[in-house]
Amino acid sequence: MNEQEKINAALKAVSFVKPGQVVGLGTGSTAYFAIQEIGKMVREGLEIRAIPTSEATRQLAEKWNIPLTDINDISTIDVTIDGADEFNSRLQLIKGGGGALLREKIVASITGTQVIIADASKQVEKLGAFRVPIEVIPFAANVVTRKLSALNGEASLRAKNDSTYITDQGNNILDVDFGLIDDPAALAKALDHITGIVEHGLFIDLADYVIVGKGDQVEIIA
Ligand code: ABF
Repeated sequence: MNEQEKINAALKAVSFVKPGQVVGLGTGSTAYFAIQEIGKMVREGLEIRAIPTSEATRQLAEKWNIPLTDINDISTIDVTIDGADEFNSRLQLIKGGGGALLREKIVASITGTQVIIADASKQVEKLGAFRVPIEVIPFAANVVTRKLSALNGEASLRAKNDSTYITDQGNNILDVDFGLIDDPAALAKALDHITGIVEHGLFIDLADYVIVGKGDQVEIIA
């Protein structure tokens, strides 16, 4: 994980943001640098409306005076800049390490141009070294855990400071080890059919670009 690579990717990504747009703001330490830069652009006169993908991001946007709007008041988002935990050559992603996957996927699903930013360590041949985060309602945590084992997924309930991690929606996260995933799209479809799963962190056909920092270079993968 290289902070300068994250910063370089973030600075490249904000060039996608144009005056008058509705902009999705991602979550995580890479998205942090993009939000900080957008705050600077707003101070210099850029007029946008933003939708945060988490309460943590909402607080950053408020700190940097980025005007926010309610996702229920708009129908589409022009551009979203967000991070990822892993990405492959087909721009399939694992997201949710930061616990924000549900709002991130909702925002991505109505975004015209989804720009993912990452340092070089996130680029993988095959997804799966990073466990797949899956948001479940607490009522279903054990039911879903048992169903995931039928898919050879070994689920652990995410904890934070010795207590169960709770998402912005009040749900739990299962971090699931499927091993290296040969067909992420097929696994995503199987997860979509498991009752009790609110959403999973496999993002398939949702990213338009991945901007990856590599040393002092930046690569745009489309
Ligand atoms: C967020 O960015 C999460 O989905 C993902 O887990 C995280 C990556 O975090 P970081 O940029 O801090 O590596 O979108």
